[in-house]
Amino acid sequence: MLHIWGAREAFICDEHFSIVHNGGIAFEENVDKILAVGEYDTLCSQFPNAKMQFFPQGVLLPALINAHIHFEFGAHFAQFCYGDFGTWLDSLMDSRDEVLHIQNTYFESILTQGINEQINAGVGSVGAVSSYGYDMSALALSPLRVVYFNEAIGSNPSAIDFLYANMLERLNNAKNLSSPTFTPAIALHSPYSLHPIMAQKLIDIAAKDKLPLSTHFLESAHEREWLTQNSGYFKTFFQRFFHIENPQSFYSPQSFLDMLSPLRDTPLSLTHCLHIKEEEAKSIESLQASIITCPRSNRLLNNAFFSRSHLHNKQIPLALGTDGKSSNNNVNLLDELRVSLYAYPQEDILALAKSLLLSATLYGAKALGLNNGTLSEGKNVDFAIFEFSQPLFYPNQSRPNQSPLQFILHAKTPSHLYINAKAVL
Ligand code: MCF
Ligand code: FE
Repeated sequence: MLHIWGAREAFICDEHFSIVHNGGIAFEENVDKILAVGEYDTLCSQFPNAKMQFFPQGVLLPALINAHIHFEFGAHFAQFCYGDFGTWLDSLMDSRDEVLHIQNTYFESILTQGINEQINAGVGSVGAVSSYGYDMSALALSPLRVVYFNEAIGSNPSAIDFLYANMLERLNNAKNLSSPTFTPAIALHSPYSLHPIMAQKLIDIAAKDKLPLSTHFLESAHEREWLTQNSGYFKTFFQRFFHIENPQSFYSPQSFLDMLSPLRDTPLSLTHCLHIKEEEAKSIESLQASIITCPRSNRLLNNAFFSRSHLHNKQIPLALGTDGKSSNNNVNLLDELRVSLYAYPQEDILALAKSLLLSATLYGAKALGLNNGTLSEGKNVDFAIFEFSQPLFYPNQSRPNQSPLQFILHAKTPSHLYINAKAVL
């Protein structure tokens, strides 16, 4: 059965943020490939036998992409301390068990809540960072399109063999679950927490198997101080928690980025990057990597928002994520968009709104290596319809079309969501 779905405004989410007034898309039910995109009326005459639906006060856009989320930390409420990364990490080390090791059925319900929070915000795809693999089967069975980043962590040489074996086991389990909506991938936790021997082996696997790879990078001032001067919070962190007398950083910011160079042709993303400088931005650009920003997490843990000037006028794609509930009050990407809008008061608000919506669609797809995030022929059938009580824009008035801005302000939950050519809402 052919379908045509249309709305008063279709946000195509291409590089130019094209909007088709009375636009639509055509696709075959359960065939995960958009057949055509254009004006709704034209599509209807092109495919006269299709089932047609039009939303006169709606917006049609690609299903949103939450490029960085930790579902496993979904039970966190208020145990961790905010305001400084070191204080947060200390509190996480202290209270991690009470957040993670909860009764099985409660943990399952936490995962379901996290998944539903995505769907109810119009999110179709996620970059899910998993520290333990506890969320693997729930995500594989969910309607979401998931890039599943098995996270590697561990700096103590004597524990590396065990941690690496555990990582490979999780990665293999994820590979066995591979499907059009579940892509196995690798996360290197961060330069301060991962031994280079393990990092190098995993980079080789990602390059060979063409797996997406993601890493937290230069999130805090403490991390920059540690990587550049071997001092500060992380020095005492390794002394306190690992009893290393004179700990040394494994990398400089540059040597960590250099290690990623075999990944130029695979989807590569660096999350946070609050403390990168111009030279790191240049290297990230030449790696053809994406940056993922998680604004509310950054405010809570590091008192800062990402500097958009590092994007070199969009030469580096910027994707958007909520991070986990370990550093956020919820994992709603629409709320993340709203906060982002207020985080950059020096930018033109309409241009910013368009750019943020591209971060939540087109650039999220780039960061995760997905074939969606934009409405165009051949892309996956992942789209959302949001309906509003009034139109967001009247084209006959001589005002600029601010519907992208109005959308961010007012969008609550989609009335329809398709993922993988299947109705989810
Ligand atoms: O992105 C935030 C802050 N930066 C680092 N890690 C995490 C974040 N949210 C959750 N985490 C997890 C991480 O995956 O916390 C643990 C890891 O399991 C930190 S252990 C140093
Ligand atoms: Fe994170």
